Amino acid sequence: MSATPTREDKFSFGLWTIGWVGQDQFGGPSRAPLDVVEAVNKLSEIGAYGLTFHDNDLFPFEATDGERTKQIERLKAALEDTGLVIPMVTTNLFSHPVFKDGGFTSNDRAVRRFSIRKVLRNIDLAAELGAKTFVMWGGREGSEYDTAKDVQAALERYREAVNLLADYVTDKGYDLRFAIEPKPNEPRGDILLPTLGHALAFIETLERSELFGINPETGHEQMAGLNFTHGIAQALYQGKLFHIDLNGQRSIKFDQDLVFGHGDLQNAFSLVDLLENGGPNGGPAYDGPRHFDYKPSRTEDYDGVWESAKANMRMYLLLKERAKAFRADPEVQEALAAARVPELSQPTLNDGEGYREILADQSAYENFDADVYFNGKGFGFVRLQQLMLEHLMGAR
Ligand code: ASC
Ligand code: MN
Ligand code: MN
Ligand code: MN
Repeated sequence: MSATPTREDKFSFGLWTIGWVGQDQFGGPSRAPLDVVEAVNKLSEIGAYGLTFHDNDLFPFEATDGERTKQIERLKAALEDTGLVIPMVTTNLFSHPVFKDGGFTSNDRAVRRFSIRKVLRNIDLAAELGAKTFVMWGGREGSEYDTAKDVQAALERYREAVNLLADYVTDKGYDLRFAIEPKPNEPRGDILLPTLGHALAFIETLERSELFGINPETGHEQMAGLNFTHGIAQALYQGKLFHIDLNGQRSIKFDQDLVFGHGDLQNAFSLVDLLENGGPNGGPAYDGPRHFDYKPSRTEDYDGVWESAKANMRMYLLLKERAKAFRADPEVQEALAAARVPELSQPTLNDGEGYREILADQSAYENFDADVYFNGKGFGFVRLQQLMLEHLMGAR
């Protein structure tokens, strides 16, 4: 298999990723700004199929209507030229100081009303450009101090806002679904809906919950010490993986936004295996865009930026190829069976069995000999893990 990306691979990039100029907490930009037309041309050339953006990646917060329209038209022309698509659009409710205490959940009611209007306007743009997913990353929705934020009221305001957005897309007839992106902290001390599990639970409280799913980011879950593959498996299981932000993170620290696979490589392997194959027993796989939300390191010039963009796609394709080889290896299949991985897909109860039947089954309890399990046969998980690593390292 070739590790050269094609449009069928559905790779997409945020305009804010390749366009990140390298400003951080401690220093200014290390690169000149990237124009959107150049971004579209270059992404098309290297084999991506899509571009995503926040409203203010495309035009500044202060843009006049004329400036906004001009940028939208320039983007549209570049899309027309290249055939690149816009699968997802999102709104910046975090950069401008007006959002210093959040957008939908700011303590300031006028800011909350302004935020809803800013998002509604951007939803119209998303629909106009044919986006199917509208991401909401509430970067400033949170607090530094427990005394300063009524979390229950904030969640109620979040619900109020997103229920209204769902009414809007429904009344307009837009073919657009929402994906909430969790993050535990940064830029706020603590962010609301900090993990994908919090977001999934919140979604169940929404009036049109079927229009809401999640957009989990590799590094964001890993910043909370969580296993990204496990979280993605649950999202797929619940039919809520509407979109995904792939990148790399090395342990619990600031949001690194490294190239996909440049962080926890083992977790990246199991993730690609899951997205592509639906997991060891063939559960639902993922069909949406493979979207990269990373930051080209501040040390790189524009050649380095495009090298890093290519590296994301190449890592994904190489992992996909490694996962395929792993699954096809007869020794792995034998090790999986020995580890009884397939047995987990067998229901615990017999057909038609309920509590009466299992209570009547003496083999399940009265005659179950727990002592046989002490010092009994092991599961052989370590052997399986070693086989996986050997495939991952190209040693098999
Ligand atoms: C997003 C998104 C993030 C943030 C961040 C902005 O839309 O997915 O993780 O914004 O990339 O810098
Ligand atoms: Mn991130
Ligand atoms: Mn993200
Ligand atoms: Mn990000």
